[in-house]
Formats: sequence, C-alpha cells, structure tokens
Amino acid sequence: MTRFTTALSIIALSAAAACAQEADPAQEPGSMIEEGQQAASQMADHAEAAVAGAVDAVQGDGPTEARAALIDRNRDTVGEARFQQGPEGVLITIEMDGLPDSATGWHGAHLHMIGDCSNEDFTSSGGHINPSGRAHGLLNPDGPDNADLPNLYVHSDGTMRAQVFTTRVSLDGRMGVPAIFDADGSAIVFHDNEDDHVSQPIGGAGARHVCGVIEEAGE
Ligand SMILES: [Cu+2]
Repeated sequence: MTRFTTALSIIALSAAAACAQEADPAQEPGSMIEEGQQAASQMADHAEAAVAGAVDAVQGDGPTEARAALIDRNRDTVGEARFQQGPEGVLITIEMDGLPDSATGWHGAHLHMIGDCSNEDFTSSGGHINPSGRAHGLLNPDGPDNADLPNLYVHSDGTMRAQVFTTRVSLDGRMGVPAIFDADGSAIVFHDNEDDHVSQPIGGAGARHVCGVIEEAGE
C-alpha cells in the first residue's frame, strides 16, 4: 500500500513536472504551477481513498497464523511449515530434518488446492491454487499462478531451512487473492526436482515428495 501511495505521488509529481516543462512561454508560469499543484492534490486525495479501501480489506477476521506438518511418502513427519499473514502477503517458514541423501538439492515448492495429503503420491492435494488459470512459473511471461513459490534447497545433512513470501494467496481471502482456507483447504507440496519456473504444467518439478495439510494455528 505504501508502494501504491508512493506510485500515485510520483505520478502526481510527474504531472506537475511535465506541466512545468511544457509550459507555454506565453502563458503565465504561475498558473501552470497552480494547475500542477491542483493535480497533485487531487491525486493525493485519490491515493488516500485507495489506501483507506485497502486497509478495510486487510482487516479480515480470518486466521492470521497456520501450520502444516510435513510428511514424506512413508508417512513420516519430516518437518513443519509455518504460515503468517502479513499486511501484504503470507510469510512461510519451512524447516525439515532427516531427509535422505538423494534429496540433496533444489526442489520445486507449490501451494496445492486441496488440504489432503492422504494418498500415496499426494495427488489427493489436487493441482495448483490457480482460479484464474494463469500459466505456471515465476519466470513465465503469462504467469505466475497463485501456487508458485521459489525453489527451496535441501542441504547434504538432510535439512532445509527457508523463509519465502508470497502476495498471491492469503490465509482468508483478504487482499482480493485466493484463500488458503477455502472450503476444501490447501496443502504445501515439495516436488522431487527443481522447478524451471517456465515450462507447463509444473516446471518439470516431477513427482510430489513431501506434503503438508495447512491448518489453522494459534497466535
Ligand atoms: Cu506442485
């Protein structure tokens, strides 16, 4: 929101500056400055109104904190993901331990549309959260979809420690983006391979290796 306000202020200032630069020498300079100031003032009013609207949207009464126990295909718990709703997006903190040597390296991570990790290959978690049907991939010109997250790295000692931030979902639908806690919930999924962030449908990330149903948590 601050960025939005700043952007509008910059537009307002540019309008004033452009007006000053293109001033007709025959015209009284004072009137151009006045017009510029007027434009800036109107822009500021609009910015304020937009910010007020956005603040209303932020004050949702849904959950602001969630967790997902992360399980592998053997149904063993390998870690946890914590979700914290911020004013502009969701901060996700991931910790995993005891992963096998074969897991060392980068892994695609996504938010899948159903809170269900019950079947063997985790396809029960459905596809990506992507109600508007955008292309997959943080680097795709027609993307990203709402589920896309950066790749995350498993170290050779079998651990992952990461924080990622996304503005493309919210816990309860605030900010006008899809809710993690919709009717059938959501899951966080880690794939076998690295996500190339371009190719369809999931960037070549391969099978689903770790899955966690996202559940409401206390503060
Ligand atoms: Cu995925």
